[in-house]
Amino acid sequence: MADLFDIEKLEEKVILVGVSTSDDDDTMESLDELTDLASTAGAVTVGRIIQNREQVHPGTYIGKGKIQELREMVYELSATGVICDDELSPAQLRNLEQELDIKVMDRTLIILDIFAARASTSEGKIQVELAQLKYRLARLVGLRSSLSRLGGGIGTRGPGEKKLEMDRRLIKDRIAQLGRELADVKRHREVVRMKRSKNQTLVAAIVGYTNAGKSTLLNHLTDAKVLEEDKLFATLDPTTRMLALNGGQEILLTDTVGFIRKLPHHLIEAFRSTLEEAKYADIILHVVDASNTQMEKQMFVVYETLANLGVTDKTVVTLFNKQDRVIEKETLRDFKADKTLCISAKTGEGLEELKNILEQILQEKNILIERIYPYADAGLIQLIRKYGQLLEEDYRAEGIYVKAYVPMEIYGNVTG
Ligand SMILES: Nc1nc2c(ncn2[C@@H]2O[C@H](COP(=O)(O)OP(=O)(O)OP(=O)(O)O)[C@@H](O)[C@H]2O)c(=O)[nH]1
Ligand SMILES: [Mg+2]
Repeated sequence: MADLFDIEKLEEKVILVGVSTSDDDDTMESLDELTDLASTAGAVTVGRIIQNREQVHPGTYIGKGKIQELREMVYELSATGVICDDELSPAQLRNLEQELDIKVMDRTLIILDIFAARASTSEGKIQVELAQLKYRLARLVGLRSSLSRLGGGIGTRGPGEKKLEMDRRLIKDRIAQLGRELADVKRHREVVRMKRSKNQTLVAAIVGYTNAGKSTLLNHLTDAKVLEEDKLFATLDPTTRMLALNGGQEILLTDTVGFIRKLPHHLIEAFRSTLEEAKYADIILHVVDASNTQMEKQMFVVYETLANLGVTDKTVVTLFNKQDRVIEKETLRDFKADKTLCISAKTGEGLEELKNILEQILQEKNILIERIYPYADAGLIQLIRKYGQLLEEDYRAEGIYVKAYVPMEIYGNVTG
């Protein structure tokens, strides 16, 4: 985006705005999270305001009285912007900016900002830029008066008015171009996936709420050196590593982008191919931050997002992580999981057990064979050794006796 717009650095002081539609919803927690998101994006939260309404105001997000209250708060706290906790419609954004005469942002924009700062591979960058442009394009329609601020994220001023007129067409062209580039990347990814499945190696996708400890787990298990940080969305690009299990079998582990409540749909759309890593996995390792008071809600969001992505019917192992930080140990349950385990990705607690569980799952997915191969077929035993688990091997007069677990996919090959 930097080449399309003039960007000026500002020190941002923001007020967070939320709408609570019922007494028992999670507006407070959602605003806590928005504070973290804002700080990750580089803004300081100086205040928050919650309106209780039956529903979000269709024209201005919050009602007239609250707008007045917010206006005073902006003045008193010398705020430079407000962030609404839901994605605003173009009209809501425009109206609220006019009413407040200050930069108005929403949760989606902040998440997009963070993603933009984090993306490192070309695929990640393309995906983020695509999501940003679509978000902005939708908000350019028919706008004039507040154009000077529109679409600016944390620490930036929006593009100038003259530029925007030109940009509308440029943005459309750019979206089309990025779409084509992304299609190329996707094709490449498909090829890699095909190669992988030809190799018969099973894949486990590490999924979970952002900051749950997914990258830390991958690093501890495989020495992958993925960036782990106490920040939201540290990982945007999937990393895959081989993990050798105790019985000699191997499994591929893929670290994935974290989930969050109200994940912007532009991002889900743009990041679909990345998020779909989980769809092509054989096993889901669901990492949960058991030290977080929002654990239950976060697990719910993860399952909801997985369902939206069409990831169902997988073997799920839920890992209640950060046990080293859990003081009151309670019984942790996840009825959606096939297995659960308490671990600490940091100290390594439970990780040997995890490897055993993975081995067990692989065995369940494999078929037990027991037979004698002629010496001329020794090559087949190599195949078994590589992709299955050789339990017994005995060189006898009539041939080689073999007892082994083999994956379904090569069962045909090695039994002829
Ligand atoms: N105390 C403790 N901290 C942990 C543990 N596992 C991870 N962390 C910390 O939690 C923070 C987030 O860890 P990451 O591995 O980056 O989390 P992630 O799930 O990959 O997060 P995103 O990539 O942002 O979605 C880091 O500061 C880690 O050091 C654990 O078992 N115990
Ligand atoms: Mg990560």
